[in-house]
Amino acid sequence: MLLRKLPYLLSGLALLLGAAAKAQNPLITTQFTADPSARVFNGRVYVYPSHDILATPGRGRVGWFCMADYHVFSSANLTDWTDHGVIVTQNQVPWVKPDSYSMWAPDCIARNGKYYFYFPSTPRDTTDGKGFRVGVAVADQPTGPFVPQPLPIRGVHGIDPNVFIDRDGQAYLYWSQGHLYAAKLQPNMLELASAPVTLGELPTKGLKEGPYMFERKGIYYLTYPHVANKTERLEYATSPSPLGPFTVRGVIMDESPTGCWTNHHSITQFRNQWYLFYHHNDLSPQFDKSRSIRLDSLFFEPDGAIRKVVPTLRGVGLTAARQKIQVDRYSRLSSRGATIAFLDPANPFLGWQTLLADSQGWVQYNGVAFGKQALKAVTLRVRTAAGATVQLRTDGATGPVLAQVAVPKGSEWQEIKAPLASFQPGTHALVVAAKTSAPVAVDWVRFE
Ligand code: FUB
Repeated sequence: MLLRKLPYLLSGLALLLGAAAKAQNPLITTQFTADPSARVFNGRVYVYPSHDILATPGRGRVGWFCMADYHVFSSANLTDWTDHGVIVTQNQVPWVKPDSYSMWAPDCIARNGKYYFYFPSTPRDTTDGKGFRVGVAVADQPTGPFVPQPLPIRGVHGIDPNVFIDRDGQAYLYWSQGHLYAAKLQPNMLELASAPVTLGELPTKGLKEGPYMFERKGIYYLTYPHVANKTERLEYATSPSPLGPFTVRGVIMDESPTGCWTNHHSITQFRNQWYLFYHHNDLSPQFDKSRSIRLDSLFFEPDGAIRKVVPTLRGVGLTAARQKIQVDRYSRLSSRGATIAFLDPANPFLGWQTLLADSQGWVQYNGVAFGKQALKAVTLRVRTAAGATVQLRTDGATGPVLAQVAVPKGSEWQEIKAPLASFQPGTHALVVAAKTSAPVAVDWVRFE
């Protein structure tokens, strides 16, 4: 009994120890995360990402992907995320070369009360061909403990496994190796039930990888990163059946404007809303093999087409007014007088700040839940060398003023508390604006 409850006790402990993450993008700011596979199990969202670490001499290949293990994260509201810790590591999978640091993009699926975690890696024994193989680890809970199978799946050579269970109960495994491949899985979820097929009718020029299959209203969506130009963008094709033939339909997300070479995603419905989980190198702008997972809403057109997703920093969900509101994960930023910067470029995990240069600078953060009970004060973490006045409003340029805060000059960060001049119950956008000509930096805002 205690063993069954252990994952929940551990997740509670993780929460107490401060492993909870935030709602904004990137979703996880305590480590690098990539290749998010999101699943809804028992009303909770679980994300199984890759875990990028920095290679050092003797540990992985410097300048390349370096991944030794997998964590799982979960959330009941897409806002508060819990890190449940390591679930599979390269040192404890019998078939994986333990110093290969190649635990690339995984997936996880539930069947008959078990959780099947699929992951690619480099095998110890390469007599069966060079390159990556795909293995499975099985657990009784989404958070593990996961027990790896002794051998990789026979007949699968490649990376980026993705599993789909059709309405008739047939399971399929998709993976990539330059092109995309698929095969039926046996009911035991551990072996292929059909010979692999190459998924044709897709673009033949440019790498394709990271397949993610889902079904909606009888349409099977094969979604995948593809290098159509120089870097990956997310595309999709549809079919009336899981193995095709497919019709290429379009682009889900354009290439990253800042040049992150990979993108890798999953698409999940949670409480009647569809979501796109994907990644970007937010916490490592100079090195795109250290990535961070993101989350934005996804919408369908009436004919089933996927509306293109424009990446946001704000992400999804509401932020409670009593939490620290990281306005640098903004919804809108003034075109002049406002920029975002790391708090400490030497340690990006500390997060970002909003720099308001003068009275033209403002930042808007949508979706703050103020609640019903009147809040009385606001605290800002701010820094200004010359002294400045900061105004807080709700609902855009003409919204009611909540507070006008005078920030004394100083070289250090200060937490300044001020009374609220008004209170708006309910959910509102929050605007933070400079009212003086002197520069002021804002780390966060919190109401009480
Ligand atoms: O994370 C390593 C590899 O980069 C993944 O397997 C690919 O999909 C790409 O995201």
